[in-house]
Amino acid sequence: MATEKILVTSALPYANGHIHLGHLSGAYLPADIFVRYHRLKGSNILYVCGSDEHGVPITITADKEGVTPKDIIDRYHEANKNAYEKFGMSFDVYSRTSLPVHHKTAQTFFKSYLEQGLLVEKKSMQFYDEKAKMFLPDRYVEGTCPNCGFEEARSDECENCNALYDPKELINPKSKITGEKPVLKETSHWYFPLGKFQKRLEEYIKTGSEKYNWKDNVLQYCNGWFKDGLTDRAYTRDLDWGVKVPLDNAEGKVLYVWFEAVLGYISATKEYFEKQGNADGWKDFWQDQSTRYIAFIGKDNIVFHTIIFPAMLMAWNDGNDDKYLVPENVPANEFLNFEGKKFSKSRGWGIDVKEFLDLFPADTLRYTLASNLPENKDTDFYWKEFQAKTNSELADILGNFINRTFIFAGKHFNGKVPEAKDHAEIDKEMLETIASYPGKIGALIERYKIKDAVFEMMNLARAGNKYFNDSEPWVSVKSDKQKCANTVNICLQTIYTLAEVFEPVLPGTSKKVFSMLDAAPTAWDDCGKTNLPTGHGLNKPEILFTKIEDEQIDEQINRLGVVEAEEKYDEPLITFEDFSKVDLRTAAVLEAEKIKKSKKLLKLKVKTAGGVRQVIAGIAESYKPEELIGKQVIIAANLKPAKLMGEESQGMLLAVDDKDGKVQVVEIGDNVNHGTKIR
Ligand code: B3M
Ligand code: ZN
Repeated sequence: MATEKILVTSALPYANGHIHLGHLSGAYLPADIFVRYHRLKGSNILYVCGSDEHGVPITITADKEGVTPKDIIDRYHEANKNAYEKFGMSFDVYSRTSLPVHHKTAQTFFKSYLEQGLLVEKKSMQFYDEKAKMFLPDRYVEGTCPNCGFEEARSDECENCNALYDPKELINPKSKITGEKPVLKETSHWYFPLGKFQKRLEEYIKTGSEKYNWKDNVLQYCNGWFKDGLTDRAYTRDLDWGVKVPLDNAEGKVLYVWFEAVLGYISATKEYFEKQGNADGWKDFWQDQSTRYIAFIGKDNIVFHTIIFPAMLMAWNDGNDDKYLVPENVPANEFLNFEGKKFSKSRGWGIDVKEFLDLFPADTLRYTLASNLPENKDTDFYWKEFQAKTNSELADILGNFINRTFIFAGKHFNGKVPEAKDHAEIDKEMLETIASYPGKIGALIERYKIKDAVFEMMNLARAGNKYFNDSEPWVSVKSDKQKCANTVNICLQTIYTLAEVFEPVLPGTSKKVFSMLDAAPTAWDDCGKTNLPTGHGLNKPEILFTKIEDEQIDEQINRLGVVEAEEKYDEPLITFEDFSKVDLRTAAVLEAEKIKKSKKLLKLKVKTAGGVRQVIAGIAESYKPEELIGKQVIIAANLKPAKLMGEESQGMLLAVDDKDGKVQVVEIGDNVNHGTKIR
């Protein structure tokens, strides 16, 4: 069979927060397993992902924190990239939609549609904040729902009763930016005529589902959309942050995030090949009709990948000579919940990937998630189940089988693969069993039945344990050494096969087992055959999985739902102006001495840029005078002079109480000049 060329994408997560286990189960782990399997199969496969860095959620987070959107995306792009890496995701590229290559790609698509006369320009009334001088995206407006009276309703949609209404009807609208009442102001936007593509999309999904077995959940969503009828969709937004609309008369307008984010897959591929020094290489994957393209996503992204993205590609293909592929399949998963409830950062429910991997190895998490993927319905992550999967399956079945075989081979066969001959019936059966697994597992992965595939992987380890037990090598080692050699040989062949078939799910563990076997993976289709030659030397075994104690799990369960209260200040608050009245400056301590008759006070001479002054500080119980000399401290420099024990103090020294109740002066490093203002 010719090598298959496959392009795989996973949804681009918003660089707006840390990824959690739910993300992994939806669009990432299944894709990674699929990709790793295909690499072993020898397919020419490219796996593309990256951060989605535009959209209102990002600007809202930035506003909340008082930083720029760029600060937010830089922070979370890095954090998520690292978390994925630690989890063992094997992206070929993890790109970002803020890169110039992406902006250019997205603008080129928009321009092509405009040139084809496809986009419709329409006027509409949109909330406008006169104080902030900007149009307000839906999520920036809050008011009372005209239907149910819910007070935190969005401008055109109520989260409480799901009513959709005209923004005009929202009661008491308020801008989330200034708190002012926004006005309705006319704006104009370009719309993409989705309806024009409905027939072709229906055809596309029908053939796809027949030919490639699309998942039922995905088809149901699509049919729902088709039944309602596809309508025009606004392609642009009044916003600063995003891909600018590439026209002269479009100041303050960007492309709607979804109309560019999906193109991020293409931009990411371009970035990858550019770095390889093969700038046109991306076309091999996106524009060669023999490539298979699979888009892995979670269920909330279905319409964008089965309807909007294909429609955009069809629209491009209509007006251009170079033709893009549409996804062959979009195997969307349902959601993973956490201990029976939705993940919620604010309610302290769930765990970030990074936090998790600081506590437990990646492969244990990969295994638990993979055995319980929400392929057909929502599933849950339970801590107890994680413990059970790790202890009773990974450690007791897989780890134990490998370990006991290695120990036995080490002890009785010098750590070498013994020669097998004159197989008994039980041996022949086991050899057939081993040979049957790679094909069986591969077929399941190819049909996106990853959960079932993982079950079969562990079944091979179960079969190995059973074979070991039934063969009783600890008996035959004394009575029939050849029989014993046959058993050990076949167990080692089983381990070799296990190392390979488990690689897509347990890459870290597989690597260790291959190194214990001192062997490399074969092509997937060859594994399951007796591949380890007689006399092949083995390396020392290592423990593959450590069991998880009850206390470790209880600790995590007890942490659930515990939310650190948001810090609240009591009135009255001061303004920034009030704060800037205090002139805080760095100062070097030149002299220090005790004040007679005072237990607490020290007399200091400190130097700011302006000169030397005397400051009296209540720190004598915590510092000897000589300890202070040479330190750089902070003083309130414009405090009215005051007399303490008859001595004038021209300023105040900043200090805090430490944990033991002693006073500590606040110190500044010497890389700062004396007299520098603190701001
Ligand atoms: N960023 C939504 C999400 O993170 C969105 C996916 C984009 S895929 C092109 O769930
Ligand atoms: Zn309502």
